[in-house]
Amino acid sequence: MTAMKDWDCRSWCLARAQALKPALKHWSVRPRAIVQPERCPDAWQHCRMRDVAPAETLRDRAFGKGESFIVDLGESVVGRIRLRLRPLGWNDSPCRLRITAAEMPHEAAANLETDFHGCLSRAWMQDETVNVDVLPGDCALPRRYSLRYLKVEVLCVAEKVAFEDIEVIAEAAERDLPPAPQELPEEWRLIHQTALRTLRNCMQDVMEDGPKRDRRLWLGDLRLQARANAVSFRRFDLIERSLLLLAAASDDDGRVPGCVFTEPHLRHGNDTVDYALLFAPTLEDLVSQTGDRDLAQRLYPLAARQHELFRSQLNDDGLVRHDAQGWIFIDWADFDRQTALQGLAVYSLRSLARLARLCGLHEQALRHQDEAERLAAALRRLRYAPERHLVLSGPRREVSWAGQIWPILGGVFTPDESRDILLAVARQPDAQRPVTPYMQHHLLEAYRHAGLHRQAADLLSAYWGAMVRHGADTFWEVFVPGDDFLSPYQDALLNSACHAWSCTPAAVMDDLWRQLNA
Ligand code: RAM
Repeated sequence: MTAMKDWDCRSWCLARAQALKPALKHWSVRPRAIVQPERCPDAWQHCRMRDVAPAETLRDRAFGKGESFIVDLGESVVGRIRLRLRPLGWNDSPCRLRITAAEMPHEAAANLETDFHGCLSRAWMQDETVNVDVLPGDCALPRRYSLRYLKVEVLCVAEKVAFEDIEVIAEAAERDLPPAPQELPEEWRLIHQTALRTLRNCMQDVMEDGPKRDRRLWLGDLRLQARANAVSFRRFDLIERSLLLLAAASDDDGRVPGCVFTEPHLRHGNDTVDYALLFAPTLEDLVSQTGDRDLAQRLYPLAARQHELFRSQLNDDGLVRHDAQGWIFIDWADFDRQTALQGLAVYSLRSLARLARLCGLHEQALRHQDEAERLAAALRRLRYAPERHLVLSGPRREVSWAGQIWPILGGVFTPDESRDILLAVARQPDAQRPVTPYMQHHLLEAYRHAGLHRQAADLLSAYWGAMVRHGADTFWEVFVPGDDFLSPYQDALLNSACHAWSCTPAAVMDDLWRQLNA
């Protein structure tokens, strides 16, 4: 029999995660208005919704073959759809409908049969063809959708049909959004609530990344969700359950997956080098919020194991190798990842050292601390150009924003140096900029670390604020102002418009506002 490894607490994690399964809350949401998409160049994705009539007028309208309508729920929710149909005139056949749940106006307006050209499955699109056999009758779709808009097309019907009632039974672990802090200005309050609605809609059986896509638990997203949760819903049970599921799905080497599938049973998903290193900081955040030392002690060895596995990615100088193996996510863009990953590894080691100290493991804490300093020193010595105030990544000495941001967050530079670096990279037009709210969050944190509070506030308004101005009531997976159809999946229809990793303004705004006004 092989000895049990010290990091292996998978069955304990799974049992505890199962015990923490949340009871979901349900509530009814009815449409606000009948709307019509309008194609216009100044709207985001060239499409906006215009009100046509109040939703109550729908039940008096007759729809025949080929006719359709779209309703706006007034709020983005996650839930199940029910329709009540009434026949008008002679009725001797089933009624066939195409129903499309959409997060964005552009999605509701699209013809999914002809317009879709994404590289992920077309089945992510939330459209169904259903037959209602008996009229009058109800049609309750069995699946869960993430939606703001609902499009109904009558494909076939004997004569005409009316829609008596439309209801979405919304579901999530929480229902009501905690209010925005009173002192925040109006624009920031809107951003705050949009962030919390994003988080709320992702709070399902586990912390999902996006309730439309991938409907999955990802470690990188979880870490940011946990931060916004700590200052709002405070559902630490759901954070703990999610972290435990990731731990329980580690492979036989102790590698924590980047994501897990939880149905029909727990499975290890993609391996993501950077996310695995974020296991320690996510655990540290949780334990510092709940004071649960027992959890820290149980999971510390697994957090440390991620660094044992990571060491093979370093060269003799202690620098991430150019040919580092595996999927290093960092952001959805093409740039050299060496220094971003190096900075992230230092960030993680510092967190691991604090965790070890918390667990009373002082010798280990010192070792992690030493390793952090060694990696930080290697980065400074071999990749920092002090005269240019820039960190240069990879064999071609590339400059990217992520390559500056992660070393700053790793504490490789003093706040003054960090300030110079962030101002210098802004003068580099060719440096790859952040593409996702995930990376923008890290930029926001880097500004704060460098004491650039004004820049952080401007970013909040220019980035998350811009999504609100474009009509968002949940924040998006991908957003680059001016690049409306950008998608990592070759079609913006596949982008998720309610995405966990974009909910972090709620975690920082209160503090940031105080710092600005100090
Ligand atoms: C996509 C999703 C997810 C993210 C991974 C890396 O599949 O956007 O949220 O964490 O990429």
